[in-house]
Amino acid sequence: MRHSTRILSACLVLNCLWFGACNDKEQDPKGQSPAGQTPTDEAQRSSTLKANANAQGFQLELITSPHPIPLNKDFSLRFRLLDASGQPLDDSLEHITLDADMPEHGHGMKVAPVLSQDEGWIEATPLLFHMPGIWEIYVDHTQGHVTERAQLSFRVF
Ligand SMILES: [Cu+2]
Repeated sequence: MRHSTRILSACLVLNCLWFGACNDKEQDPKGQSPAGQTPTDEAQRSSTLKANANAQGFQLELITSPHPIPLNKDFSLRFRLLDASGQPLDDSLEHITLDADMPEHGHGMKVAPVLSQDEGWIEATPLLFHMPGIWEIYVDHTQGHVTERAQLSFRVF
């Protein structure tokens, strides 16, 4: 047990060196998240996740595959943006971006997901959450000079 803990710690340190921006919190992945973090544990029990953009300009619907998100394995997701009346926003991909990072560590993913449109939904693949802890997915929609963001938090074990 003690031995495996040490190996785990070594792996985490290695990851941290790779990114140069980690702290020690990963060594207790089941511990309480720090104040200010809001992992949507409830949302993770449902397969369709929802979030409002920060200025209420759109609502994000997002489905990960698989669900819940696995640790250190490629996954993909589908999402769409809905307007205030619940109708899908039909906008081109050049106005929409998706990214993810670990806010406690200040680093993102090692992969860059490619977006493609499919019958009103946007597919993003691959994504990879390579460390346990809190991850956030961001979807930004730009109209003119205004960019609005919707985000979802995930706790990955
Ligand atoms: Cu990290």
